[in-house]
This record gives sequence, structure tokens and C-alpha cells, in this order.
Amino acid sequence: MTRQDGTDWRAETHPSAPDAGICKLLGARHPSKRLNDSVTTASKSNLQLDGLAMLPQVIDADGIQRVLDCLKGAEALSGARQRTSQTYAVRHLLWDVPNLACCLTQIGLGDVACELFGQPAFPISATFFDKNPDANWLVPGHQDLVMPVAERQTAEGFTGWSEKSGVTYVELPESVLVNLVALRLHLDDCSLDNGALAVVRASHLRGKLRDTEIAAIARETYQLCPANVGDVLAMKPLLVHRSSPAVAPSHRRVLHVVYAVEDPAQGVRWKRTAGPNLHTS
Ligand SMILES: O=C(O)CCC(=O)C(=O)O
Repeated sequence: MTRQDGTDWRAETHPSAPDAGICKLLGARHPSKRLNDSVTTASKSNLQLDGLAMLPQVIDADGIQRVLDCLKGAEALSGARQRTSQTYAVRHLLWDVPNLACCLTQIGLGDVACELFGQPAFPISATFFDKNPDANWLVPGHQDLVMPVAERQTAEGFTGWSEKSGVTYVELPESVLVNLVALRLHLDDCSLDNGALAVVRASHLRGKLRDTEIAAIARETYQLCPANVGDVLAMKPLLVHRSSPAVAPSHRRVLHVVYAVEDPAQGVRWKRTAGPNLHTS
């Protein structure tokens, strides 16, 4: 992945970013074949204007299998949430699955983030979601305002500090949120009636909304985002989104990875990614 001047973004590192060299030692890099076709000028523009861009068939079957292999056993992690013995979400994956960050680089998801940002980017959070017949959940309309960070700081605009399973979370100021992008990697096909994500196009441009403002958004305003396995839905965390239970539930697995290009501000730092090659906090 080269810039116009011929230099390679992947050669650059950030304190939080997987080191490309050591990632190679862990396994051959497996960049997506279709990456250059997927992240187009149009998709970058859609992400800015609509708050989302569907990138079809970015990660091939081998890449998906690598992610699934990495996630084997994740249901036993402390970040896992179960309903009737079925796991429906696992948080904290960047820290609890040491090879995941490298895997995301190797399969080309990191390249997608770099292309969308136009500069080196690194993951700051990864969450697995599944809907299935035993855990067929819904989530009401919301924006993703709260992210994990390294440690608590006194910093203006950072509110609602909390801790979940030993990880510090904070509600970020809008100035930080606007510079994040989430990549939702679809690990299964997700049809319209399989509990697909529904979004309010361009709602990220309204900034942080009150709960009452989100509740007032009419159901018809939401647009469903069906996807196939290997598709990546890029979205801004401020985009209002919701999802319904599946009508005919089968597994609907998604890996939701949030990317940034720099630490938030005022001494607040992202929690360093775990792994043999990476800084840890
Ligand atoms: O995957 C979904 O349906 C919704 C997940 C969610 O609530 C989120 O990403 O904030």
C-alpha cells in the first residue's frame, strides 16, 4: 500500500500499532486481493457524508478462517457475555487474544483502515457479536460514545469513567469521536431479516445526540445494512444505529474493530494492544 511518493504506510509504526516486521514472523501476510477495488474515492466520500460505507468482499474465505481460528475459545474469556449458554458478545479481544491485532494486519483489515484514513491507523478496540437462535437480541438506537482507554485521567470533555473486567472506559468528547472509524467485518452472511444493522444515514453529522433525540427518530428513518461474509461495513461511531432480533435466526457473527490514528488528547491514551510484539499498558 503505497502513497503517491512511493513510501509504504505499512512500514510505519505507532506505539499502539502492530509491528509489521514481527507480524510477518507470526505468519505470512495475507493482504486482501480486492482491497484496491473496495476502498474507492466513492466509499471514502460515503463514509464522510453518510457516516457509513459498505465495502463488499474485502476479506476472502482464508482471511475469515484466520479470524475465526484466532477467536476459538473466546467464549471462555472474561469479556464474554452469554445468554442461555450461547455467547452473544465478547469484548476486550485486542488484549485477551494476543494474536488478533497481528491477524487483522495480516488479512488486510488494517490496510482498509489506512486507506480510509489516508494515513497509518491502528485498532483501539475489538468486539465480537453474534446473534443466534439462543441469543437473538436487539439493541435500541444509539451512538458509540464510550471506548476503552489505558487509564483514568483528569481531562476536559472526557466523562463517565468506568471499569469493566479490569478495562477502563470513558465517554469521549465529540472532537475525538469524529476521528474514529469502526470496521465491521462480517463473519457470516447477514440477510435483511437476520438482525442486520440498521443506521440513520448522516446522523453522525448531528454530533452527540441526547437519548430523547435518538428516541424521537422514526423507525422508518433507519436503513438496514445486509451483508455477505467477507464484507466490511465502515462506520463512524457517532452514526445512530440499532438492530432487531433475527426473524429466522442463524449465526450472525461480526467482528467490530475501531481504528484511530492518534491518542485522544490531554494525556488520555488508548489502551495498548496485547501481543508479543506490542506495547502493553
Ligand atoms: O451488531 C449489532 O447489531 C449492534 C452492535 C452494537 O450495538 C454496536 O456496535 O454498538
